[in-house]
Amino acid sequence: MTKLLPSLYLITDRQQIQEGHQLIGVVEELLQAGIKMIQLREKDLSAAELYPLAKELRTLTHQHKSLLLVNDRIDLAQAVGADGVHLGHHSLPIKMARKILGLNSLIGASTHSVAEIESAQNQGADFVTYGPVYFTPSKAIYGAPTGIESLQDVCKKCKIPIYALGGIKANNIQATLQAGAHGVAMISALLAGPTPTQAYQEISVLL
Ligand code: 3NM
Repeated sequence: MTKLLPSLYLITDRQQIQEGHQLIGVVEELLQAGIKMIQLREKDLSAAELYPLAKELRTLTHQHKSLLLVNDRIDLAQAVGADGVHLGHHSLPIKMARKILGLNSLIGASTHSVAEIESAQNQGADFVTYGPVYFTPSKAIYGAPTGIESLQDVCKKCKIPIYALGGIKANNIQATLQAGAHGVAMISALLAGPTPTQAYQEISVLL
């Protein structure tokens, strides 16, 4: 089955939301603006804390015909009827996630090299994120930026759709697409500013 993957992928981080605002409110604003794919990624929250958040996001994403993926937690994705999961190094193997979730669920994976992309591809992932392509405020956690040439290289070598991730902003989207990325994944450029709708509008016209 061919799965249609939007070119813009929002990853959540409620700690980057402006003071006085809530994650749900900002996500709803972005859904109203037109965002079609969201990953719930709040790594410091327990399953008990994530569940109501995921449920609320599921209701909202259904209303706006948007895809919802859950970071790491296959059980939580199943519990709320999410469209899929996004897996990292510490997650269950992609192959096992595919076995549990079946062919209709979306499985994304975080990657940082050609070898990781090929492994994700071989295990049945639908897409990968690759990065950090540029400097990101949280860069220390993800390592040095790969740079645009490296993105171009992996896009040439791998067939699976690749989302450029890490420091992606309006002014570098074009370069990532020219490098061969299927789309872009972002946190701060969409979530962290004072006007998320305006940020979405500026970004979405470039994709
Ligand atoms: N993963 P921003 S970089 C969550 O390289 C994440 O795997 C990365 O945030 C990786 O869009 C990153 O604000 C942070 O730069 C992306």
